[in-house]
Amino acid sequence: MTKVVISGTGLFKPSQTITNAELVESFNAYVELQNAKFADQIAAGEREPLAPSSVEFIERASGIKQRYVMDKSGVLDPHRMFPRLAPRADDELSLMAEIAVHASRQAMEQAGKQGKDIDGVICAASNMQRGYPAMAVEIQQALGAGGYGFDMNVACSSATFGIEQAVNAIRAGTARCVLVINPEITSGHQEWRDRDCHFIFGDACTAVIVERADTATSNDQWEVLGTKLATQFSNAIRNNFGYMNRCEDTDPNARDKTFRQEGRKVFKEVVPMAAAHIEAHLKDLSLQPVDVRRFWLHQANLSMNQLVIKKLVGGEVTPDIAPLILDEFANTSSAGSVIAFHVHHGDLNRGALGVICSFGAGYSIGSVVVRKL
Ligand code: CO8
Repeated sequence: MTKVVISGTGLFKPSQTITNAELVESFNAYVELQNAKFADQIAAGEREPLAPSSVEFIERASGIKQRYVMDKSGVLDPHRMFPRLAPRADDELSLMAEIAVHASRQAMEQAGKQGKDIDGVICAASNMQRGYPAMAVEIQQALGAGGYGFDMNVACSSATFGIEQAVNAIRAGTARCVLVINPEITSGHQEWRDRDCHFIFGDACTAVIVERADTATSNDQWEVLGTKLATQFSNAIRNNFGYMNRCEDTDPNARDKTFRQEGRKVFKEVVPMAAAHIEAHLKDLSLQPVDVRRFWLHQANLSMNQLVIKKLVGGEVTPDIAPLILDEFANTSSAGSVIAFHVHHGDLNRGALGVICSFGAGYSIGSVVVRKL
């Protein structure tokens, strides 16, 4: 079987950040405005007042301390509560493609690749900026890449699912070097007005070069020993935004047209699924969880990741075994586990075994087992 490696990764992070204190201040200003607006209905018992948020709750429940965003002022404006992004003409590079190009160039440089060396571009993310043409085709052109490009969406698991498509294409001989990119402008579809989830997401983009080992020249190569994907339908994380909205005559700004979830349910259901999935994948490869030097997990919740690791290897869960980037980035959907890998793999020695694993809406779980060459 053709040996496949990850030979470069890249990361784009926006220049603007929002701390929990800034987020809570603006959210609470929004709450006051809403409660004043509906004061009569609240007094008459016809409507529940909105409750304020708190920094303490956010840090305790999630481990998140700040997030990067493409536009801070729109999100923090209590009269708006979502980013303000300038529209671009059809002949300008779109915003999602722009951040994808940033992350991709970094990954390509690390892998020693130029556009002409790439013959497949997969744009794998939770949301696409437009219906068509595919984002990946625009990115392919901007990078001068050859071959083909396509978009795919498996929410938080888009990156690992994309990596498996890249590995399969290379093994099947239909591509030699594939770029998998995860541009996640989550701030555009996050519900910043909902106390239960207003703190969860941040923006970022990651890129991964996947190629045949015999063409790789990078001094930082990770052999892909195997990939394993699984899905199981659930409504616990859902967003009904879509191209049918107009035809249904539904309100495009209704609550169900942005991110919503039953966080507790997700926590309870996904932790055992993720741990069992990783264990089964390692077993398929005649490996055990204790053989793994590092787990780069999906970054949604600190306790969630700690529980997954505890189920797998027991004992104390240190950042050395399962590094966290959630405190700085929040949940960046599919980019999260790749950011963890990108930032926290340089210290590992030849032969080290690692698992990149994502989990999220769908439900969907994807794992990639890698070994440092
Ligand atoms: N401030 C203060 N108090 C609050 C707040 C707040 N902001 N929010 C809730 N509370 C209160 C609640 O009212 C509740 O009070 P009471 O006990 O009196 O009822 C109490 O705090 C506890 O609330 P919860 O039970 O909701 O709190 P949890 O401890 O469960 O924590 C979390 C909530 C952090 C959401 C947690 O459940 C969690 O992280 N769950 C896992 C979530 C997860 O992994 N989701 C994956 C989604 S990501 C994904 O798949 C990608 C989707 C596509 C991307 C979309 C981008 C926009």
